[in-house]
Amino acid sequence: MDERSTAHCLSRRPKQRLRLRMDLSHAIENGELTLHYQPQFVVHSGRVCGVEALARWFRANGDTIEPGVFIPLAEETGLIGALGAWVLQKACETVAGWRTPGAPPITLCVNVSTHQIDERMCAVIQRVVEQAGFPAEQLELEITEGSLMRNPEAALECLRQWKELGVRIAIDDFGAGYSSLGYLSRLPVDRLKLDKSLIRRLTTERKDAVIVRSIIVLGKDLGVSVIAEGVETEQQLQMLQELGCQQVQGYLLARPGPPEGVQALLTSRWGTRHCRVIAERDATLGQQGPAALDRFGDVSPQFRQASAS
Ligand code: G
Ligand code: MN
Repeated sequence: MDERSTAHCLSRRPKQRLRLRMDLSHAIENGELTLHYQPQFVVHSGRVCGVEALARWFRANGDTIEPGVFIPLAEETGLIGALGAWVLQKACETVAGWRTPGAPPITLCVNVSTHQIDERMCAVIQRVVEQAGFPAEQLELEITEGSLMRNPEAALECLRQWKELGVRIAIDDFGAGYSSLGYLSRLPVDRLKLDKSLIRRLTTERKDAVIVRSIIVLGKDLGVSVIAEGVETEQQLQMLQELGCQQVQGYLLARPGPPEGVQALLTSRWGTRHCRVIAERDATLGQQGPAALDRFGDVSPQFRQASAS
């Protein structure tokens, strides 16, 4: 890239951001923000046990902006409070409206920004669950490890208040940050979400497999459930089952999509073909945690090759 085009890019980027910032403030009222839902599955049965609501910004000009871009913008501009409340409200209303006779209740997971971890959020949660008629115990608020560690004492106090409303708390992207395990024992946490980066290396890096196994054991011993995120291959799913991980989420099983598709999935007995295949294998596999790591022994290079192909 020559100097001129570099300069051109640099000068355009802030302008584009400014434009996006301005447009974002109207995105909600213009109906450009939408929620997609990604199902979560019980490994041994293939049943859908929950959905994660994921915000998408479909602009009138046809562009789609990912949350990785517009959530930070909303945080910078102070719009995150309004945006976060809208997401929570929309998700609770939508999922409360799903009619799935006979299907067991599912958990609705909503991502919460670090900027929403304050005392005002309590009133928002309370109002939303009341207005939407959504059972608080089926609502799970996801907070990343990193956002908790910004101000651990304040976060702890907020989370305790939220828990009093009856909602569940999950730590998102667990294993990717720098959170202290000692702190974990004090947090009122219901679920750990194993970070995608650990899952990506699960079948190729022994150390990552060891960490994943340890987190699964940690969750079991603490009485906190563990879900693996970003499951993209059959090998990862199988290994997770062998390590005793009970819940999974990822492109292998289902991509995030509009609410109609997910609702249809809830009424079908089996979530997906993949889960059915796994479920029909020996259901006692979950007991064999240590054996799953044996494959990394002397045959590690071959295994790496095999799982890469
Ligand atoms: O930060 P959080 O863990 O909430 O991230 C959710 C994001 O991950 C969403 O944008 C979703 O689309 C994406 N996602 C969901 N499943 C997968 C997957 O299997 N692989 C990858 N790479 N991304 C995924
Ligand atoms: Mn999440």
